[in-house]
Amino acid sequence: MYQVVLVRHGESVYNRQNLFTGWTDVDLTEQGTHEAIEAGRILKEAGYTFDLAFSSVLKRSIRTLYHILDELDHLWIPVQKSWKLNERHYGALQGLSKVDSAVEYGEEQVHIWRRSLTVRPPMLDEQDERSPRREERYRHIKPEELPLGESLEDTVHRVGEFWKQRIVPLILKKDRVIISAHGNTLRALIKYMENLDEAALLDLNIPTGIPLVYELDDHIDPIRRFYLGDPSHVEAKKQAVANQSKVTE
Ligand code: DG2
Repeated sequence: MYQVVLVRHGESVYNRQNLFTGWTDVDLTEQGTHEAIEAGRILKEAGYTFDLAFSSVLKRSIRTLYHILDELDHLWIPVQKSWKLNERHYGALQGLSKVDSAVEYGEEQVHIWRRSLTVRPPMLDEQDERSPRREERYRHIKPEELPLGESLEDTVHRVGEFWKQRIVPLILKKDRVIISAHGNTLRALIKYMENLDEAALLDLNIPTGIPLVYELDDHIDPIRRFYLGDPSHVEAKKQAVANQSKVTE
């Protein structure tokens, strides 16, 4: 049997403020840092060790991984950072409040933007200062490859390809891998691995800072997935993510 551990970064500054984040490079809050340390502690207590780690190129994912590896005394293992693991690009919604958007456009529309498979957010203009095509860190990527807004399906393509080409061969070599990424990158990966339908995806919310373990068969197809940690705490954190765009909250 093979295994991989996935973790969404700890709470970010934008998560705390209920803002659409996407590729905005915001840091962890103090609570987010504690969540990341706690994730490392839980992994250590459960006896997990890793040979190799992946993160996006966004600091909330990088710092979360750092804290986890630090807790495990594994800061020495190789870490591969890739923009292919960046959060789903939330287009022109980035920086807007989820609650204010729900007041303006309706909760249903915001739920569709957040959770549908195929609907894209309003796209960013290429000249917009938030455009990744203007950012130094992506200068080696062909501009047309860099998104200005993505549906979850778009994210499934880029993450699924990265998973298949860059991560699966390592897992097959018996490397023990941990991936620190984002709410929608992980939803995209779960969709890819489990071939979930859209209905199942609507209710799939990933809590911050809780390790999700996948057991995989010889074809790297999932046998089962489970969160490490107290189930009622995990449920409460999933619910908090779901409620981020509720006007009544
Ligand atoms: C959140 C996810 O991404 O938001 O982009 O706003 O995981 O990087 O904090 P993350 C964002 P929702 O899709 O849950 O609204």
